[in-house]
Parts: sequence; structure tokens; C-alpha cells
Amino acid sequence: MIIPCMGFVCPYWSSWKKEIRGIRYTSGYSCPLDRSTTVFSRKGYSCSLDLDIFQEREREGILYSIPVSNYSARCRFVIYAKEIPIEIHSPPAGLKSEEYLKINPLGKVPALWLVDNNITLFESEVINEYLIDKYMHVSPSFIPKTAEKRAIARLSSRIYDLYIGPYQYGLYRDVSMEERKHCLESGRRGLEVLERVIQATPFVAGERISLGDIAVFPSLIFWVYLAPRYYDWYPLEDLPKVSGWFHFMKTESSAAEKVYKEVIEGLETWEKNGRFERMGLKQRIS
Ligand SMILES: N[C@@H](CCC(=O)N[C@@H](CS)C(=O)NCC(=O)O)C(=O)O
Ligand SMILES: *[C@@H]1O[C@H](CO)[C@@H](O)[C@H](O)[C@H]1NC(C)=O
Ligand SMILES: CC(=O)N[C@H]1CO[C@H](CO)[C@@H](O)[C@@H]1O
Repeated sequence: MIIPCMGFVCPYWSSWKKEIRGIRYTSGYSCPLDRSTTVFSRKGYSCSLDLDIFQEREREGILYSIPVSNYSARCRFVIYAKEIPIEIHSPPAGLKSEEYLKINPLGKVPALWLVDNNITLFESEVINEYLIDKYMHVSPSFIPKTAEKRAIARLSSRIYDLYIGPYQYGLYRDVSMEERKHCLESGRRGLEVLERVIQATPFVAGERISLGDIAVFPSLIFWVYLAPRYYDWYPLEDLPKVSGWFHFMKTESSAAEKVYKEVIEGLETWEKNGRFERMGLKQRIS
């Protein structure tokens, strides 16, 4: 894959000086990948390079994922955005099958199997940190520029995982009215905390997309889609930063659009299969 880069937008440039095969890059900008098949054609501030890292193998691994799964969606986002050659499969024979438990002993999605060393990773945040680390040089980096912004990205993700995520089942599981009310109120408190923390300029942690955006975005689709439809309740009301950010994220990139579509289609399938009618939701609410 030849990726042409121009001027200062070249995502593969770093600002250190380097001599590559006898050519000195006096501008102070050079491609950080020093691989034998890397091709440079220099003309002012432009270069192009052959990312042979993507040609060595047909695939780097397999991500086990389910389209509606908000946690799997986090990892798909990174794979789509960086165009990493990782295949995306459903768990073979179901989440709790013997076959899948050999892949992820927790019987959950996502899980990532790596061709190279036959290692399997699970836990979405761990998989994403691995992908971001491994493919650091492939844009977008998902790494904010300062330590403080990186901390805000992690804080946003943590707030979701600890103070919003645990209540999400109240949106779509068959639970008592009381429990549902508790879930929605608790989730809303988590969203209010998020409002205090995120920058929304335009991303969670400033001007660069980060793990914080990817951790929260797929899950918020559940709240924004289901709550008004079934509970006549608007979870992002009076949260201008969170709602502005969420609506920005929907079309932020083709990766974001793809993830959004996959999760929405998953929720629509639930509706078509009568999930909410079986729960008696419509009658109970009205
Ligand atoms: N902490 C895990 C959570 C993964 C998770 O709960 N996945 C859900 C789908 S989004 C799942 O597989 N649930 C099936 C189950 O827990 O039995 C992560 O971040 O990957
Ligand atoms: C890969 O790892 C799994 C699980 O540890 C093991 O069962 C399998 O034999 C390994 N495959 C290879 C080719 O080493
Ligand atoms: C459908 C789905 O994958 N839902 C998951 C979304 O996240 C919550 C927790 O944050 C999980 O409990 C759900 O399983």
C-alpha cells in the first residue's frame, strides 16, 4: 500500500532528524518507519512510503465481535479507523460454547486472536491499548498531545465503565419498574459527571480523537436511541457538552459512521424481533 503524504499533514512524519540509506533529511522531518521496502520520493515537503507492514500477511488476527455489542464496537472503531487487516468474526458456536471459551475464558466479546504469536487478548480497553500501541504510526494515533489530555481521555472512559455502563442493562433488559428507574437515574448521574469532565473541543480530550471518544461513543448510542423511544426520556437533556460531542461523533469519520450504523442496526433487529414488546414495555410505560 503506497500512502502519499504531503507537507505537514503527513501522518507518518515525526520531527526528529534522520539519515535513511544515505539521504539526510535536513528539513528536520522524516518518516519514522525505517524498513527495507520503505520508498521515499522527496519533493519539498512531500514523501510517499510503502507500508509493507500491511503486506507481510493477509491478516494480523481475528477480532471476535457481535455488531450490537458496545464493547466490541470500541475495538472495531480502532480497526476501521486505522484500516488494520484484522478479520472480524462472530464467536464460533455462541459466547458460552466450549469452542469460544477456549478463545475467551470469560465467554464475552470482544476478544482478539493474534496470528503472529498465537496470543488471545480480551477486555476491550486492553485490546484498544494494544492496537494503538502496535499501530502507533498509523493515523489517527488516538493519543492526545499532553499528559493532561491523555488523562482526561482515560477518565472519560473510566467514568463510562464504572458509573454509566453498569446501569445500561436497565434500558433493554426485562427488569422491574423499580430497578429500571434506579438504572436510568444512576446512568444519568454518570452522564452528568461526564459533562463535567469532557472538553468537547470537539473531542473528549481536545482536538484529537482518543480512547475516551471511542470508549463512550458506541455505548451512548444505546441511551440516545432507546430512552426516548421506550421511556419518553431524553438522557442528554441539559448536557450541552455531551450531546454536542455525541452528535459530532456520529459523522466524525467513516469509521464512526460505520460503527454507528452497526450498533443502530443491531438495536433495530432487537426491535424487529419483538424484544421490547415481549418485555411488555410499551404497555407498562403508557
Ligand atoms: N469488560 C469487558 C466487557 C465485555 C462485555 O460485557 N461484553 C458483552 C457484550 S458488549 C458480552 O459479551 N456479554 C455476554 C456475557 O457477559 O455473557 C470489555 O470491556 O470487553
Ligand atoms: C495456540 O494456542 C492455543 C491455546 O493456548 C493452543 O491450544 C494451540 O495449540 C496453539 N496453536 C499453535 C499452532 O501453537
Ligand atoms: C448489547 C450489549 O452489548 N450491551 C453491553 C453494553 O455495555 C453494557 C455495560 O456497559 C453491558 O452490560 C452490555 O452487555
